[in-house]
Parts: sequence; structure tokens; C-alpha cells
Amino acid sequence: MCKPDAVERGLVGEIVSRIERKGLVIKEMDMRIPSVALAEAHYEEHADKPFYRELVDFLTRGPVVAMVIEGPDGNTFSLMRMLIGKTNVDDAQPGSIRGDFATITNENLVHGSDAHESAVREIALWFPA
Ligand SMILES: Nc1nc2c(ncn2[C@@H]2O[C@H](COP(=O)(O)OP(=O)(O)O)[C@@H](O)[C@H]2O)c(=O)[nH]1
Ligand SMILES: [Mg+2]
Repeated sequence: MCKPDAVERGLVGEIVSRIERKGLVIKEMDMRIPSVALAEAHYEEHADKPFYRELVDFLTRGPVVAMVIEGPDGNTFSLMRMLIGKTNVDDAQPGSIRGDFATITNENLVHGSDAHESAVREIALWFPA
């Protein structure tokens, strides 16, 4: 998902281009402002963190671009996490999306599922059948 900061900064094309050039396939794509309920459900694993409210406010402040990305194996989430880079901007390597374009961890441009099961859960949330 391109988060609101990515849309605000005009980086959606750059991010989508990197996904395509990697050889991954965009199966679904939808731009929308998520409801608070959707943002809360999306980040439910962080519900007990001190930054949860800030995270939900951030994700709902403007449009995001939600995508379903498919690769040849069951490891697409892992390939995407490589493209995206580490969560903390101090660790995100140049060459990754966060490493090249993000300067603050709170606004690090992209969300990527962190496991196959997370991807299944998140796809059902964002693209209900
Ligand atoms: N405000 C705030 N946001 C944070 C902090 N740590 C992480 N985040 C944000 O919360 C998102 C979710 O955290 P996490 O699942 O650990 O990272 P990700 O899977 O790499 O996106 C991150 O992408 C950051 O945007 C923090 O300490 N404060
Ligand atoms: Mg995460």
C-alpha cells in the first residue's frame, strides 16, 4: 500500500514502477481514503502500542493506494519487504523505497504485509470478496 504521504508527495508512480520492474504483478489496485474502522483493523497488531492512535490518524488523513501484488512463489511478501526496506528510516538501505525517499519512520511511504498469513488477512480486509 502506498500510504498517504506517498500520495501527497507524488511518489505513487515511482513506487508502482519499482514493483513492476521487479517483475511482480499488480492484481488489484484501488485508491481511497480508508475509514477509521478499516485503519484500526489493518493495524490491530499495534493496538497496544503508544503510537497506535497516531498511526490510525496518519493512515486516514488522505487517500492511499491499496494493492494486491502477486509473484511466482509464496514469498511475494518477502520480495516486497526487500523493495520497501526496513521500518526504521535509520536502517532502511539506499536502493529500497524507504531508504531512497523516507526521512522519518512515522511516515515511511509504504506498507507491506510481513508474512503470507498477514497478506491473506489484509487482502480480505481491503478487497473483500
Ligand atoms: N508514530 C510512530 N509510528 C511508528 C513507530 N514505529 C513504527 N511506526 C509506524 O507504524 C508502522 C507499522 O509498524 P511496523 O508494522 O512495525 O512496520 P512495517 O511493517 O515495516 O510498516 C510503520 O511503518 C511506521 O509507519 C513509532 O515509534 N511511532
Ligand atoms: Mg507491519
